[in-house]
Amino acid sequence: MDRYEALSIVEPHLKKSRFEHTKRVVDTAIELADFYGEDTKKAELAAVFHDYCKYRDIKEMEQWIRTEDLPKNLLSFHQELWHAPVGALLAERELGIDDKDILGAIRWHTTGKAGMTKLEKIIFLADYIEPGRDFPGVDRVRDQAKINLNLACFLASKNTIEFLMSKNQPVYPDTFYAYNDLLIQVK
Ligand code: DGI
Ligand code: FE
Ligand code: FE
Ligand code: FE
Repeated sequence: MDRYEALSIVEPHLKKSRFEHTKRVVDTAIELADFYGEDTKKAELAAVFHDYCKYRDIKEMEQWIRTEDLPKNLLSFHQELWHAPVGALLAERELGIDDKDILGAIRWHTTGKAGMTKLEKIIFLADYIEPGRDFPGVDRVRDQAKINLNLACFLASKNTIEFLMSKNQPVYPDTFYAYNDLLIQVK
């Protein structure tokens, strides 16, 4: 599947602004893959589909989490987290994407996790630094993205946790596990 075919499959599932975000994540992910010696085709497809389920009906996602082999504790955390694991499940079921590396990158793009693969880190980071993002501290992460993949991911993870804690939001365990694991990798 080439990029344009993949984008035409995902487009009807997204709002216009989310589709524009997706295209920027694709460009960013390919740049990172090229720079860090990862498979650019896998990065391209993982980026195209990373937000595939962003606008799925909440009740439908809840059903998938209840009935499929997905962590049940997702149900007691924010719904914003659900589109990543459900997206990986349905990219496989509905779109026939069977590459486990790509599915992993979709699955973990929001929280991260301990022991992310290089492709998973690239999609996690590309989603955070794509040029349309304006998070506090994102420019420092962008600078590091061209130098040290682990340090850039660590900073993205730390910023996200700081942001969530500043809003008294719950932090999903894998989000903390990603932070701790990346911290060890950058020490
Ligand atoms: O889907 P996108 O908006 O492109 O980006 P994303 O999938 O990275 O989702 C970002 C949102 O997810 C952002 O508002 C922060 C939130 N998030 C990430 N980790 C956690 C989290 N929210 C909660 N409640 N807990 C987390 O651990
Ligand atoms: Fe997302
Ligand atoms: Fe993200
Ligand atoms: Fe995204």
